[in-house]
Amino acid sequence: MTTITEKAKDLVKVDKRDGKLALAHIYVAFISLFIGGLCGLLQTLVRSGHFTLPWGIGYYQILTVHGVLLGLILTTYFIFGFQIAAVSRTAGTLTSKQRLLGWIGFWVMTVGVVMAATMVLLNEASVLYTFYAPLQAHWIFYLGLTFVIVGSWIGGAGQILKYIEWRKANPGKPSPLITFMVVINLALWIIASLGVATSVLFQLLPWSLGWVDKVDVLISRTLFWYFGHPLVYFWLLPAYMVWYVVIPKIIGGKIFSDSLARLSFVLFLLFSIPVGFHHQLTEPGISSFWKFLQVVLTLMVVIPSLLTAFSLFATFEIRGRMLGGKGIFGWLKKLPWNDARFVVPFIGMVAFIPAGAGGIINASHQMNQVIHNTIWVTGHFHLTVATSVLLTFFGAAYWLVPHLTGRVLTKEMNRLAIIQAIVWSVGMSIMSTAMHIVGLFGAPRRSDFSTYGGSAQAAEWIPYQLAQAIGGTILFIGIILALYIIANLLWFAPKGDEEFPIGEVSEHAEKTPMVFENWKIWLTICIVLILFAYTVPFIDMIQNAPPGSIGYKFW
Ligand code: HAS
Ligand code: CU
Repeated sequence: MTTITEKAKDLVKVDKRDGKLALAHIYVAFISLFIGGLCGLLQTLVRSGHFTLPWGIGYYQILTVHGVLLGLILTTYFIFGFQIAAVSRTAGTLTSKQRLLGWIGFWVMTVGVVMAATMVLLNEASVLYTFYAPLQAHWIFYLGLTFVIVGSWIGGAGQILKYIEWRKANPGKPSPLITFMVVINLALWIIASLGVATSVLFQLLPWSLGWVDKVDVLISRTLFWYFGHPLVYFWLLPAYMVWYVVIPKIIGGKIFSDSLARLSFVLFLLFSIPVGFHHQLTEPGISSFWKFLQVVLTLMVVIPSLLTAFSLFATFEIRGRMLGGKGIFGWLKKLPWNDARFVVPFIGMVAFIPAGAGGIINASHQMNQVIHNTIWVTGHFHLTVATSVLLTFFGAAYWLVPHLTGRVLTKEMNRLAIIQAIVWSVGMSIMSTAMHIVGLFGAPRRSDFSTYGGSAQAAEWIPYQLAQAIGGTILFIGIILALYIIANLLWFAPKGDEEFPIGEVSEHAEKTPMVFENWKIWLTICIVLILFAYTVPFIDMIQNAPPGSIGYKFW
């Protein structure tokens, strides 16, 4: 079994200049974690009924900061930092043009973040991270979001160009697995973000500037969810990159199958976009046939996750048995339980089992009626993005940051990292379970504390809201620990070489067919599926459009 001291090191290093670009993104991600996490703590305290926000700060204001910084900013920046490093490590150092695109993208995004954040802090944009119309934010908020999206396209282009260059230099060979995965994730992101960009540019910006009085709410929400669902896979796929490619190396095993990993990523590209209606199942104005169709496609996008679960179990079992594990579960004991780089993401994987099951419940048309707009949904996405994905990002940061800063993860920090993940899972179990249960009792999401005029039903929710505050407080301790470790790895840890682990494919795996790199096929199917799922409903929405809505500011 590899231990932290004797782990075999593969010292292919990410180029320093690429490392700097990746680190710039990671800095912004962790600053967002601190501010966004603090707002999360405050929210759970407010909802416990025992705390009021000082200085006239509004509940919806901090809820917006929380959702935007953690859901949109922390994720996008960490993902870009990680992807830049992964491409540079496996497809080779970026050219100066590719790196320049990375920097331009970074600064365009960051200017956008500052614009949007300023408007939220000035209480001019308390519209939550989904910024649903007819809630109306200041136009600078929308312009800021546009900058973030456009910046991500520019930065993403730098990564894609590296892939193209690699393919040209290596004709007939499958590209490095993780680079291929990065390109799938960027294709998904670009196609999806066209939807939200359309809504922001053609609907929300002109409306908030007063150039038009009214907005079509249904179209704006539909464009948002055309983007919003693939968004969650844009968060998930980098975690899957770590699970498929990095974890096998860390446990001393092999990647179960390169083809299976590529297939699952291709399926994500195909099926994650034409499914936005599963967020709009209670929405009037969309016929039940099209909702049903998108529910079927949603269940299709579960398949690549099931493939992933299968492949991970296989990797773990093969390695565990190689080390002498016996019986049905004996192999589990042989995994490196003292190595944070494995344990932290592993806890994320375990969380993804109930998280995914909850997702399937959400997607089931009838059951969605029970949970929609309740805090059950908040419980769902704190397990998916805030546990499975985030713990994997933490686990990755614990080797990626020192790899980039030329330092090492010491034994003490490794131990603290494991403690951090345990603290996280305890806090999240309490908070998310309480959210799931009280959601079934009808407790709403996105809402400030209220006794609803002394209603007996609302009184039932209060103990669960207290549990959420306890869980939330433990989670905040988890954030402080994570930041402490990251600060150590950035500035204080001893100098040395930390590996960027990249697994090798098992010798028993099939040869990877080149069809996976045939973008013409995949992009065509992807676009056909999108047109199939959205064209008729869009025509309906335009033909039967209501007069539109003026803007509201309820905060
Ligand atoms: Fe979701 C709402 C359906 C996955 C995030 N989701 C949300 C929202 C967010 C979110 C943020 O259909 C709220 C949006 C808002 O603000 O309104 N979701 C699904 C489905 C899946 C799913 C079917 N969601 C995610 C992921 C997210 C995420 C991933 C973030 C990263 N979700 C919905 C629906 C709604 C929704 C409805 C709307 C609800 C409403 O009405 O508002 C699936 O992709 C899930 C598939 C996953 C699995 C699990 C596979 C397990 C694996 C782990 C293996 C573990 C191992 C460890 C090997 C089938 C891969 C070994 C373990 C041992 C024990 C040894
Ligand atoms: Cu979704």
